[in-house]
Amino acid sequence: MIYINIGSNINSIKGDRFYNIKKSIELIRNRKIKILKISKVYETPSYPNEKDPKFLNICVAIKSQLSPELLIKVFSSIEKKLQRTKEFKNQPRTCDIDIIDYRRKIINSKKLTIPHPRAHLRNFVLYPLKEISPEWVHPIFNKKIEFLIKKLSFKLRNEITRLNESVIVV
Ligand code: PH2
Ligand code: MG
Ligand code: MG
Repeated sequence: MIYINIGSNINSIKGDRFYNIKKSIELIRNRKIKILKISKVYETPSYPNEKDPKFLNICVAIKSQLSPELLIKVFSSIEKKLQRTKEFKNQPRTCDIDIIDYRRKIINSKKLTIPHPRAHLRNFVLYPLKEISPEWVHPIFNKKIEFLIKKLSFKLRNEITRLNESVIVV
């Protein structure tokens, strides 16, 4: 199983944060990547710059024969289609697609670090992942997701909202 996280904290010219996430799922599907599960949408303050617009994040379980390197290329082209610009670190973005876990592989190359190095510290990664994969275990720390969530600060555990709107694309 491959788990990815999609985030958006600003409108694109085509639509709002919801639209951007829906559109990115549609574009992922068009690239013949099988979508297996989609979490609900979670809203969190932007990390670490809380003054930036709030993020919507979801976790998606996918199946693909593509290597992590190729997947990253596909995702970055989708980010570009949604007018993502990269000028400075943590710049607000229309669409960000990160690989959280690629079949429990551990990769540390120049271009790629998998699992995502800070995944275990982020509420916006852990909560949606737990929703679709409650048995998930961190490939490096060998800790259950429940344990990782309990380790988050009180603040991080309380400033996340699961929204009722879902982004199931038909
Ligand atoms: N992504 C970041 C930096 N900060 N904060 C939230 N809440 N959600 C994100 O997806 C996010 C972030 C870098 O990609
Ligand atoms: Mg990111
Ligand atoms: Mg990214």
